[in-house]
Amino acid sequence: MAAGFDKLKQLIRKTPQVPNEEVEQPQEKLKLLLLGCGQVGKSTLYKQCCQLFGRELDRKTFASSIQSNVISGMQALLDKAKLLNPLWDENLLASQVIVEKLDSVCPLKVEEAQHLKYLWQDAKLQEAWLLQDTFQVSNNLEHFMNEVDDIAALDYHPSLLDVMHAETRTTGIIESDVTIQGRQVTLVDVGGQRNERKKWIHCFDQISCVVFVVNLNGYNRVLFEDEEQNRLLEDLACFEQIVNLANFKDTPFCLIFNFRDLFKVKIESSWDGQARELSRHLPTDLLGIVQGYITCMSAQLSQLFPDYQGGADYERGLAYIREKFLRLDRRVSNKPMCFATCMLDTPEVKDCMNQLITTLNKRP
Ligand SMILES: Nc1nc2c(ncn2[C@@H]2O[C@H](COP(=O)(O)OP(=O)(O)OP(=O)(O)O)[C@@H](O)[C@H]2O)c(=O)[nH]1
Ligand SMILES: [Mg+2]
Repeated sequence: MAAGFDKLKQLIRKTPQVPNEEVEQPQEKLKLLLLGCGQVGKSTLYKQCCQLFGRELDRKTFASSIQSNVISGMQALLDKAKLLNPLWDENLLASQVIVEKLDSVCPLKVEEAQHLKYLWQDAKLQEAWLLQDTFQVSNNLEHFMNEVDDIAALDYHPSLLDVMHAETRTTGIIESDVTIQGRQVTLVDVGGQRNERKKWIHCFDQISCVVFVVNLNGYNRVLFEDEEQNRLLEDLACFEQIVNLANFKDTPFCLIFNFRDLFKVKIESSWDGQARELSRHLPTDLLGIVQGYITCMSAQLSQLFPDYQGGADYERGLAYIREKFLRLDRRVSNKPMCFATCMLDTPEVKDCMNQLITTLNKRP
């Protein structure tokens, strides 16, 4: 018995040691924290990732928030249109009364959608829509009004694009597990409005990467919760605070410059880009000229940053803003990865997240 035991001990000692690097280490789960101010696109990124890398979204559950977005969007637009132009004909007035009484938490009826459509097609509301940057209305309204008949139908089944356009303000902290590039990833989404940011500290532990989302389109818009504050300036101030926190001294950052679609259209139609075109129409339609003037002037990036000299150029505008953010990061190493995205664009988000995880996978 004892001899047999000795033999066994010898055998164990002789078993060749597998070199460390050949042993497959189970890869640690990554935890990505999505941060940024309100309405920058964090939850849209979260939804895209769940759809792409996790469990398919149950699209039907978004129908009520889409209907609510349509109603509240149209009510905000109506208020603006009335301020601009108090003269209304009888038909318009009748639709206005009906739409103003709609409750955004109730399902939208087919006949109510007809009144919404009638108003939306009117020149006065379209004039107000041109000035969308000057009041609180969501960009998704145009997309939803183009399919309002479907949205009001009883059998409405939102498309993936509708789901990505849907807006619900996040409160609290939401988590989901997905698999990207074979790596398990926990995504953490938070609310971005000022009163929500107090809760962020509860998710600062064990973060593999902070994904900080910026709304490029906010450079000429004010915050929902504070109409005295410019959105992009708020993004900059918030980023400066977060990136320099001791908690994130060694944490990789990813800066996502989102809304590149609207930013491109806006900067290219800014005063720098449109001055000549506008002056050609000067004597004919005065109201259009004045509104066009306001829109184009406010779309100039140099109105916010007087030292900006890139004019109506998308790439130069983006580079200028990116540089402004990067300069706020006072850490010596770990410079943020940067992406410009349209979060509604599913393949683009897929590519961006794959690149991010590939980079994080290479880290020791
Ligand atoms: N056109 C356009 N719309 C976008 C883009 N990203 C997000 N949106 C829309 O912007 C709105 C706000 O997006 P959310 O993802 O809800 O913003 P959030 O950062 O989660 O906002 P909070 O929850 O309030 O912090 C939604 O209607 C989105 O569809 C984009 O790149 N382009
Ligand atoms: Mg959100």
